[in-house]
Amino acid sequence: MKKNDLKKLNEMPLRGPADPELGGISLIFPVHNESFIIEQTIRNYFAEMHGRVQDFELIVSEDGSIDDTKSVLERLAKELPIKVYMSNERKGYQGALKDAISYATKPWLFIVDSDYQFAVIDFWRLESYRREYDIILGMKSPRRDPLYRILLSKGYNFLLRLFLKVPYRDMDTGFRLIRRDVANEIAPAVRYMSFFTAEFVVRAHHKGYRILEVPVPHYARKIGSTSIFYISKLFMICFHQFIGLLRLRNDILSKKI
Ligand SMILES: Nc1nc2c(ncn2[C@@H]2O[C@H](COP(=O)(O)OP(=O)(O)OP(=O)(O)O)[C@@H](O)[C@H]2O)c(=O)[nH]1
Ligand SMILES: [Mg+2]
Repeated sequence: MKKNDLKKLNEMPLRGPADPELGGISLIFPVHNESFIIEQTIRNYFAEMHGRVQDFELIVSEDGSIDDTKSVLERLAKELPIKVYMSNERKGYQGALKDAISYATKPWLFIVDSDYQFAVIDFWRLESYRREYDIILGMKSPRRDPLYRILLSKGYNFLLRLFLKVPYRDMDTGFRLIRRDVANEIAPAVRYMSFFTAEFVVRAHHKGYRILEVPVPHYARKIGSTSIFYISKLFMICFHQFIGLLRLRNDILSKKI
C-alpha cells in the first residue's frame, strides 16, 4: 500500500453529510442465510446513512434463505422504511444483484455485502470521489480472511490483470459505490464470472468508465458462515472462474465489449 494511502486509512473519515449535488444513494444488500448478523448490519447502516444522505433508500435482496433471515427481515420492514425483496428460489449472488440494481431508483448505488465485514463509517472514504469517478471500489486493506482465501484472491486478481489488461488489485470487493446509469448499462451483460463485481469492473474499464480503488478496513466474519466459498467447492469455483476469465478475454479481443 502507498504511504499516503496508509496515512489516510489511519485517519477517521468525516461523517458526511453526503454532497446533495452529487445525487441520492440506493444502498443494496445481497443476503443469503445471515439471520445472526443481518439485523445489526441493517440497523447500523441505516442509522449512519439515513439523515446524512439527503435522498436515500435501503434495498435488501434476500435470496432463498433457509434460516431465520426472512422472518428477521419481515420484522425490520415493519419498523424501518426499507425495501425488502425476498425470493423462495436461490437466484445466486449474480442474479440477486442484477435484480436489486433494477429495483433501485437513486442516481448512485452503494452495494455492500451484508455480513458486516465492512463498517458503514467507511462509506465516507468513498463518497467524495463521486465527483470524479463512475465506480469507486473499497479495496480491503488489509484483508481479514484465512490465508488460503487471501492467497487465492491475490492469484485471481493477478490473473485478471494479466489476461484482461486491467490495473486493479481487489476487483471482487463487497463494498462499492457505482453510478446507477453505469450499473444499468453493464450489469445485464455480466454472465461469465459468478461473483459479479470482477466481471463488472473489467467490462466497465474496457468501456472507458473512470474507476478508483480506495483502501478500506476489512473485518473477519464474526458469525454465520460463507455461503459461497465452501472448501469442498473451491476447486470447482476456481475452475469456473478461470473458464469465465477466458470467455471474457475472448469478448475483449473480439471487441464485443
Ligand atoms: N442474494 C444473495 N446473496 C448472497 C448469496 N450468497 C451469498 N450472499 C451474500 O453475499 C455476501 C457475501 O457472501 P459471503 O458468504 O460473506 O462471502 P465471503 O465474504 O467471500 O465469505 P466469508 O469470508 O466467509 O464471509 C453476504 O452478504 C451473503 O449474505 C446468494 O446466493 N444470493
Ligand atoms: Mg463475507
